[in-house]
Amino acid sequence: MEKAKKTVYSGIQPSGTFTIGNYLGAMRNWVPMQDQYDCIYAIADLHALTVPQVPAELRKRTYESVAMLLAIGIDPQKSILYVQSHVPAHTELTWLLNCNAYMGELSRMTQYKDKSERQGKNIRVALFDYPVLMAADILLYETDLVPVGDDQKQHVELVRDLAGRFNQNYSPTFVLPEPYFGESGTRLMSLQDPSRKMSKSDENQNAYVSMTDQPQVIRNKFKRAITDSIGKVQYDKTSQPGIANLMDIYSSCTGRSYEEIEKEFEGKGYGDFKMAVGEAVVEVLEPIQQTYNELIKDKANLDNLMKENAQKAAVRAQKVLRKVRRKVGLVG
Ligand code: ATP
Ligand code: LTN
Repeated sequence: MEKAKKTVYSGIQPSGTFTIGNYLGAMRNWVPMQDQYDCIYAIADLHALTVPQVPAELRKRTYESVAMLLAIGIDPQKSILYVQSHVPAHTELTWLLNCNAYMGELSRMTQYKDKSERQGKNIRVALFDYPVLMAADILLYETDLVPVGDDQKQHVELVRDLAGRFNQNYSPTFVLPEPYFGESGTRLMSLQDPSRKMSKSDENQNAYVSMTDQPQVIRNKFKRAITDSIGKVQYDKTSQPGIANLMDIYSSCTGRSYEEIEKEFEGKGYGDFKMAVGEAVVEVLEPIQQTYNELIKDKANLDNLMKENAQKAAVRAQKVLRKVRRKVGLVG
C-alpha cells in the first residue's frame, strides 16, 4: 500500500551541547518537514556511548537535547520525538544487520577513521559498528528521507547498501532511504581551524558556538575566529576558508546570498564583518534560548514526553523487526 505521507527519520547524539553547526546544518531542516511528512526524530544516546562518556553528563544532556529540539520547533503533536535507547528494537536489529555487514565496508567510513584515531590502541567495537546501529534506526521505520548534514552522506549510502543486500539475500523487506540535505545543507567548520568540521565534542570551546551560549560569549567567539591576511570579504573556500565559513554562517542566519554579503562588506575590515556575524547568530538563537530555558525547568514534563513517544516509536519498530526476525529464520 502506498503511504499517504513519506516518512522522515533523523537522529542527533547527546554527545555535547548542540552547536550552530548541528542547528544550521541539520536540525533546522527538521522543523518545516513536519508539515509535509511523517517525521520521527531520535536522541541517539546509544551512538553517543561509542566514545567515552561521563554517565551523569550523558543523562543530563539527554534531557537538554529533548528540550532543545522542542525549543527549535519540533512538535510532538506532529512528530515522534524519542530517545533511541528507550526502544530496544534498535539494538536487536543492529545484531541482525551485523550478520550481513562486512568489515571492509565499515572500515572505509571516514568518521570511523577520524574517531578511531582518537581512541588510540583500544578502539571500541561499538565505534566500528556505529553505522550499522544507524542503519537499524533508519530501517526500523520504513524511512524514505533522512535529513542530515553532509558529513553523514557516506553513512546513509552504507545504509542503502545494507538494506539492498538484505532485500536481495532474503526478499524485499526494507525501504531504501534517500539522504536529504535541504537548503542549508552546508558543513560549518571550526571557528579555530576551518579545515575541521565544527563539532560539539571539540576540546576547544572557541571552536564552536553552542545553542545555549550567552550573547556576549557568542560575540567573543566570533571576534576570535580565525581568518586570513587577505583582508577582503569574498567567498573563496580554498584561499580564504575561514572567511568562507563565516559567510556560510551569516548567509544561513540572514538568508543573504554571497554576492549580497560581499557587497555589504565591500571596503570594510574583518572586524566589522565578524561583529555582524556574531549579531546575526545572537538574533537567531535568542528566542530559541528563551523557550529552552522554560522547558528545561520542567523535568517531569520531559519524562512524560519521552515515555509517550518511546511507546509510539516502539509500536512501529516492532512491526518491521518481527518481519526481519521471520525472514532470517528466527522462531516466534
Ligand atoms: P560529535 O562531534 O559528537 O560526533 P556532531 O557535532 O558531529 O557530534 P552529530 O550528533 O553526529 O553531531 O550530528 C547531528 C547532525 O548534525 C547530523 O545531521 C550532522 O550531519 C549535523 N552536523 C554535525 N556537525 C555539523 C557541521 N559542522 N555542519 C553541518 N552539519 C553538522
Ligand atoms: N550518526 C548520526 C546521528 C544519527 C542519525 C541516525 C542520523 C543516529 N541515528 C539515524 C540520521 C538517521 C549523526 O548525525 N552523526
